[in-house]
Amino acid sequence: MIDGKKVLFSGMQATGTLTIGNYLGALKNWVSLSEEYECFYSVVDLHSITVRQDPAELRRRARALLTLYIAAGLDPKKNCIYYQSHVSGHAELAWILNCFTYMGELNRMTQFKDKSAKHADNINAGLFTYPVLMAADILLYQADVVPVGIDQMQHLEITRDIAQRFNAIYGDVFTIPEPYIGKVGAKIMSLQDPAKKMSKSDENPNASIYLMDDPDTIMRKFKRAVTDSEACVRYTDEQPGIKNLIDIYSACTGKKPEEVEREFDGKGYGDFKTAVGEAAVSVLKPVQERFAELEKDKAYIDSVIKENAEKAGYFAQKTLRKVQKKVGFPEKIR
Ligand code: ATP
Ligand code: LTN
Repeated sequence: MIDGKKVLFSGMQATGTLTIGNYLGALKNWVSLSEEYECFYSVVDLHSITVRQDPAELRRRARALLTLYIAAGLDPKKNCIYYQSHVSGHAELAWILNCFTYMGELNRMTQFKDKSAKHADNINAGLFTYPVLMAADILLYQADVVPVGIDQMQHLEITRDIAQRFNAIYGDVFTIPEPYIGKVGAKIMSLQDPAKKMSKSDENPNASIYLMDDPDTIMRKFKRAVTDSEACVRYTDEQPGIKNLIDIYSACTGKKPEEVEREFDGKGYGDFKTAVGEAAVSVLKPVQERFAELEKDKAYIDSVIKENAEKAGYFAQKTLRKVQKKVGFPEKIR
């Protein structure tokens, strides 16, 4: 608890341009939860280097991501929006938690398996212990709730296991976090292969709607989206392409899948895809406009970066000191 409010932590990697999947699955929920909780939203750049990055490009993307958090509606006066690399406590706690995590647990992580298959030439130890750093992010702020998409559930479970293991030895040190998965949009699929998650690192640009795509591009990508030959708009696993488009439409408009089925009863895929495209454009346009304005205000973004890193650092230190004491590190002499 901070000032009587429960704590929320979440983060995203600046590994590419955000997709509508990241927005509907995570960022949109962050905004809706931001009044209720004391929130920490991090640009997790330490995680990003588990995959080789171009330094200038990483810096540019990280700043764009931080700006996008604000453009999406998070008020940096009320929400702590900061770079993970500006708070050394993340790496320090991750080291300690590494010593409370088993190789066997990490071996089971599906994201590790997927990413090592994708980057077979660089299966580094950071990629393997990635979930421990994520656990450190969350536990450092004693977070009660962590809003993420479904793909991160396994990492949330290991975070809880590590926290419970630590608490069983040292007493009540960490709050055990709960995942928060949104009802709609928790897993948006690729527009080109609805069996695959929409991902910002997909090589095929037609597979994803990027947050910064212009209206024409958005409309064109939805028109090209892979569907089926059933020719009816139904929310069923047998029609994964259409189901995914219904999910996107529902998340953008707030309508339930049954309502969407009714709305497009007897209509063709062409009409439906146009409606999905228009709904996405109207959700993304205000975010894009705000982003363009914010990007110009360098001094403002710099002040957010500075002030929030200090705030995050303060809370991080509190937990870190407690943990260091518990494991037996000597007190600093001041
Ligand atoms: P990468 O391709 O680099 O692995 P990603 O697109 O999978 O990236 P992350 O940075 O791993 O995105 O995720 C940021 C947040 O967005 C997480 O909370 C994640 O659960 C959520 N998310 C990612 N992809 C989707 C998706 N397709 N549908 C819903 N939520 C998603
Ligand atoms: N692993 C997450 C990003 C992430 C995160 C976190 C999410 C890093 N640390 C802490 C929630 C809480 C991802 O790839 N989406």
